[in-house]
Amino acid sequence: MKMSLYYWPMIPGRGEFVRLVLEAAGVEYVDVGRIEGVPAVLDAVRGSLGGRPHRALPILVDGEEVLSQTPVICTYLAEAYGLAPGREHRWGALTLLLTAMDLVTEAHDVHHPVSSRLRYEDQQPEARRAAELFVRERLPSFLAHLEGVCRDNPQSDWMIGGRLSHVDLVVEQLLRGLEHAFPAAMASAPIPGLRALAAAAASLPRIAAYRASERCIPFNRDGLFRAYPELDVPPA
Ligand SMILES: N[C@@H](CCC(=O)N[C@@H](CS)C(=O)NCC(=O)O)C(=O)O
Repeated sequence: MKMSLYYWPMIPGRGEFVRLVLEAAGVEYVDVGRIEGVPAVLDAVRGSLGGRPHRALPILVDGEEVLSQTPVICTYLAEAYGLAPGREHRWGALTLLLTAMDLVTEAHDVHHPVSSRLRYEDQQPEARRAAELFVRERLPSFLAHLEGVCRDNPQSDWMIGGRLSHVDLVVEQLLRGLEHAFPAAMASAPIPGLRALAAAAASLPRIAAYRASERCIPFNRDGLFRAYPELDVPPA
């Protein structure tokens, strides 16, 4: 039976990190929201899948296994399909995934600094303030950390271990999202290692084919990474 991914059908969002691991592994899956629509994903998060409750999307169903939390799902898939770095890197890889997802959340919170319950339009002054701090302090700090991890990997030019892993796919999508939302801020970021890694991951035949397909949802104004020019504050 094919795996099922439950995620919002109109945005790449956090579901995209899962899709990229599925696509890179060459796994056939059902993107339930895109076939059955929003009610199906709402039912999933309200408990229609049974077992332990799950609070938020994405949710992945693989037979009896029902998983949520993006880093958990990505790790599960990577271990099942040979995309995980060696066992000795298990905790290092999870740490990097969680760090990347911290940056995802901070990037999202720039346009929703007060609450995700409010519209962007209802928190614009706060968003501008958040954008300055994000672009000038938080973003450079995260990028310097990730660049250092990549540069100091003694085994390869990937984030961890000697070959491509799910961590690289997550970092590539994260950089893509940041470049979409903060093009001016990202243009001069000193991250040659991350840029080379992202280019290599994006040119993997399965990833390139996926991105060229209708399965891939483009960034838009409703997702995690939104291109609001007024929030793309130039770096200091
Ligand atoms: N830490 C979770 C965050 C999940 C999350 O916030 N998902 C969003 C969609 S991207 C959601 O379903 N939000 C609804 C809510 O928090 O009530 C993860 O990494 O998967």
